[in-house]
Amino acid sequence: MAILKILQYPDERLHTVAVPIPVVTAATRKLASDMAETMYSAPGVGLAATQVDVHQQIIVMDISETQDQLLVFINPEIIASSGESMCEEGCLSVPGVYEKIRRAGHVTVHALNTHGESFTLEADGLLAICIQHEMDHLKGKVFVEYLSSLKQSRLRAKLKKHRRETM
Ligand code: K1U
Ligand code: ZN
Repeated sequence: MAILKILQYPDERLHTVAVPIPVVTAATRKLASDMAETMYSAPGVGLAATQVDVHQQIIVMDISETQDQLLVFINPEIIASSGESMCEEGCLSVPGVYEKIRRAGHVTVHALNTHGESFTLEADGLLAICIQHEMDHLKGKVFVEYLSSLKQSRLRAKLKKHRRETM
């Protein structure tokens, strides 16, 4: 296994749209396993391949306290969504920034697992939020892009200053 480098906002590569994985192979399983190790060591509760500069549709997630309930979604699709939730989100690509984002409260997601088998999962609470956040990454969207343009430009200035000071 390996710990991968996580791209940091506003890296342009975070805006790349991921392509579907045509066949689940040993290389896909190795990527899922490296992504899981990267997510656990960060630590985080989710990670999209986009964040490690791999532009394929794969997400890993584990919202359990015990870090033993890994979920892997390959080619995920939200097939139904309902309700509304306003929850504080964080992102390993935007460290130190937490903002409330409005999303669907309940989603039904269809995906492939690491054996290439299809499954459907119904989610609400943090799991539903995390699925939507990670699927946005696969579409090239970072959660801060839901904020007003004033908040986004202040955030970019703050991150630039922080990087200058820590370089
Ligand atoms: O996409 C990412 O960068 C992962 C992100 C997922 C997420 C969390 C909360 C709301 C929406 C999406 C994170 O994991 S941020 C870090 C975090 O939430 C966390 C870190 C340590 C312990 C528990 C949670
Ligand atoms: Zn994120």
